[in-house]
Amino acid sequence: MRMCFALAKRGKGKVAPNPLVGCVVLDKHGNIVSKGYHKKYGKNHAERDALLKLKNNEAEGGTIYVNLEPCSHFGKTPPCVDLVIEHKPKRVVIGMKDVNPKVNGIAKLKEAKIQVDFVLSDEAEFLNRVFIKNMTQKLPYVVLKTASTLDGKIATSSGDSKWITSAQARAEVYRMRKEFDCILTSSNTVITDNPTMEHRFKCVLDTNMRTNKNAKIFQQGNIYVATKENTPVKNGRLDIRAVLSELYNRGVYSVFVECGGTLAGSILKEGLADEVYQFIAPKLLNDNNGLSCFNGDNVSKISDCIKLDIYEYKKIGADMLLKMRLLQK
Ligand code: AOF
Ligand code: ZN
Repeated sequence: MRMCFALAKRGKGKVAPNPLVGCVVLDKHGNIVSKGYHKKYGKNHAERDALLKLKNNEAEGGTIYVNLEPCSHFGKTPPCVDLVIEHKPKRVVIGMKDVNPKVNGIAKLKEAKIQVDFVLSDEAEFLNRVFIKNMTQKLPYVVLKTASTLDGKIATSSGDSKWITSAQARAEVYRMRKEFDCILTSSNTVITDNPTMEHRFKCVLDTNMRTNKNAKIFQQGNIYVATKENTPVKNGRLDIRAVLSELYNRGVYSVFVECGGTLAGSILKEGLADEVYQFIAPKLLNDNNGLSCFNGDNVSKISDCIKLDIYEYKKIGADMLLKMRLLQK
């Protein structure tokens, strides 16, 4: 299964909105006879890629490993489960059930008297967390990025913020952006920092159209400006869920949010963030009047904290990067 995960990852950046899927075929003696993966959106699924490479039917009586339930619908390609059944394996080992309601491959395998087992389901779901969010909520996967001092500050009270993290950490942010379909920011960030945010697609939340059209962010790439004219307003602020839904309908499956504490706080408060990437500089501002990276609400109880799970951490230059998933409340 871990081999399936590694194969699946080769499709990163090329298969969205489809899932990352890898497949490994073993013959009846347990020898690996073929491997495959989903290479590109609209192209063969992993099982088809692997099974079509077999010369004779080496899979007969063997085992097929695939990190997602084989599909049973006619999409851009015919159902994988039919091809799997034709190959007469004894057993199919699956990472996770497909959350696509059109898919019911497991029932078909069982009807064909093929043994079905699950392994490493948590890891399989983690690998396809973007696909799961897209398919089940029809919203893009949202990662909030912030860079703060050790005491969680992103600027002094006078607004000075350059630079909190090292040049290496900032270079890492440039690399990260490429993994997302869209960068989202606020009019506040555009007005105070005038960032370029080079990317193929960007979105600026600008309720009252305060940004200057000459701002650097407007000079390059496609940009969607959400304002009170094109977006529903809730309590005087843009309805962020509505903006994300609009982005999803425009083919944006993942969003990287780079903004100040107000927007980051609202996104967290409304439960719209899936992950936080936090760069932490080994610096202490030691001033409670400094601006905080998350500025959501008045919270009186520690038990009301938003809880996260750190799944990756590394030192970049002088700084730390923590990658975390939001835990369900
Ligand atoms: C698999 N193996 O490698 C993939 C699966 O439009 P299509 O034909 O590409 O179908 C897309 C759906 O098929 C997708 O939403 C997901 O449910 C499944 N993708 N399934 O068994 C694969 N890529
Ligand atoms: Zn398929």
